[in-house]
Amino acid sequence: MKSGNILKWLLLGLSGLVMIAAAWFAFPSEEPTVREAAPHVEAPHINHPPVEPVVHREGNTVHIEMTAQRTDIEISEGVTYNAWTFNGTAPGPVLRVKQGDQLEFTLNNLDPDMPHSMDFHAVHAAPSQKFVEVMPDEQGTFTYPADTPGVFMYHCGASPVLLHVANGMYGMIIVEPKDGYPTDAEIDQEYTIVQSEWYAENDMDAFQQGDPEHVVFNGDDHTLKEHPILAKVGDKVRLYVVNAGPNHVSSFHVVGTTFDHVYLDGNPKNELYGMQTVLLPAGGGAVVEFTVTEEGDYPILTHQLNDAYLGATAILRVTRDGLDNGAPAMNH
Ligand SMILES: [Cu+2]
Repeated sequence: MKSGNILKWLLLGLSGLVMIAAAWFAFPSEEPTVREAAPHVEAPHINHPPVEPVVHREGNTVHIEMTAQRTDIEISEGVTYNAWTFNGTAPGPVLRVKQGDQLEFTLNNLDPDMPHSMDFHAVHAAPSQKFVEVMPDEQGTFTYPADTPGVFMYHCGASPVLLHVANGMYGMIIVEPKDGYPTDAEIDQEYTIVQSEWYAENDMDAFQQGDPEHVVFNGDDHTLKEHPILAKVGDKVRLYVVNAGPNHVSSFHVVGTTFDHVYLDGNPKNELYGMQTVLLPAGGGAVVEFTVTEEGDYPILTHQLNDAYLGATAILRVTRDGLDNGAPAMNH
């Protein structure tokens, strides 16, 4: 036999062995075991306690440091929602700056699972540069001017934004007009109200259906009924209002008065008079001012009455001395 033939037979033999070995590994002789399902790993329940935002001013630069965090909050009597929040409340803290300020904003993302971001409706900035996602356990700092006076929504803009807003990541920022409002001197009391919807917890289908379980003022459906906001007879009351949605409009109304002045989106130039109801789009706001002439309870609500029924009602209590008389609040 020639040496070339020997080599050929050797190679054939070797390749045969390789095929047998491959078959052995592909079809092991032992009985095949049924693959066990991967154990179901529950995402750890995260409940970071609320923390105050850090806000300090240097000239016309305002440094604002906030957190993105998950916190249990009560949205209705006995109903707890593991919310995605700014600083552990929903709505997040009310921020207040002045027209012309430069914001230097830092977001500390305490959420170990999820990127979050900050979209201030009050500023001019390229979203792809300044409203970008901050990764879990990381921090991001962004600067932008707040040149437009008014009352604005802020919210997480991480994708999908519906998920982040419906889970609780929104709040109000007031940009005080450089020269104030023409009516500043008349105001006796002022309060802030953020309307929003709560759906089945963390349920994207429910968020998309837009059929909420609760519609609330300042995060829950009962606090502003059990602890009414207060004024005294003859007071002029100013409300800063934002509708955070995410899906419904608000037909903002106060029973028993008319709005002397309305500044749409809180801009002193957007002045309306004698309004009964102010339409607030999702992601919009207004400053409304009105006078209370008699003692009693004045319901504040969205005149989308199905939403008022689901919780979006507050009570303004008007007394002689402006103090709470402790009476049970009017039902509405
Ligand atoms: Cu977020």
